[in-house]
Amino acid sequence: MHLSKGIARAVSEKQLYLVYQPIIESTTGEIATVEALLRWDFEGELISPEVFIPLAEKNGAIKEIGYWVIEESMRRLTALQKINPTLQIAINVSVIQFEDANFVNKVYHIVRSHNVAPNNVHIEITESVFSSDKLYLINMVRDLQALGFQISIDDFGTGYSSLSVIQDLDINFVKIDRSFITNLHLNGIDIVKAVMVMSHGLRYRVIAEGVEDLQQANALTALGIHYLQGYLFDKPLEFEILEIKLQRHS
Ligand code: G
Ligand code: G
Ligand code: NA
Ligand code: MN
Repeated sequence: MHLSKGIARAVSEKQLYLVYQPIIESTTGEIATVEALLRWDFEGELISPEVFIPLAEKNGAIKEIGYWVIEESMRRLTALQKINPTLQIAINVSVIQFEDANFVNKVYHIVRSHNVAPNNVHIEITESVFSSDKLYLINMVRDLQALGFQISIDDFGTGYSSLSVIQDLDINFVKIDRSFITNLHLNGIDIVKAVMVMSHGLRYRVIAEGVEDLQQANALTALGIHYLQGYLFDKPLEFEILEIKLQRHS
């Protein structure tokens, strides 16, 4: 299929770029972190990551793409930290990328070559990362943390054996899946409360994703959620737009 061949060439053809969606500290309203999200302009057509990430995972292109994402996001973070020195960045990583036994070392090398402190970098993984070869993956994640990287569990609550992941790993952030925020007015609120109780004991910080209206933001802040992300605040922004926004806020 030509999309599959296309994605394998996307890095060398310079067709990829990143957009950045802010993550807001709920009590101050400040931008604490930006999540880097990949975009592919394939001969003038914007292909969704929900389409091309699975293709790149299948044909292995995700490995090269993944290192490009880290390189590019470090380059951009360095520029953004000149405006906001405490800004952090979150990067999505899929399970296939961990197949490279040198993944941890390579990531560390890229980050340090840009003079970025690893604790300014959040690695977002989904619970599905732990569906196979659990011990290998847990050790990789621990190695990343030992180097200072922060670990976020993305789409929390939807994946494979959520609670067992938390038992095995001392993670840093939990991102409650958007579906629970969308259903906040139904039973979502009870699920969010349960996650908050759990996070208090385990000392990890909680991010609510997919926050689209003020009622949701207020309810989540009242529950003590630390960070909010969603269209209420910002859609994923092109770098230049984010840069202007940060300049206005500083
Ligand atoms: O940006 P958007 O909401 O369209 O992203 C759709 C999906 O693609 C999300 O699940 C997101 O985690 C994933 N995604 C976006 N950028 C990256 C990336 O750089 N690497 C990986 N592995 N997944 C990404
Ligand atoms: O799986 P992950 O959480 O990385 O996916 C991020 C995706 O969610 C991106 O494609 C982004 O565009 C999308 N997204 C971010 N905020 C919102 C929101 O408030 N509402 C909806 N519907 N989608 C969102
Ligand atoms: Na994510
Ligand atoms: Mn998510």
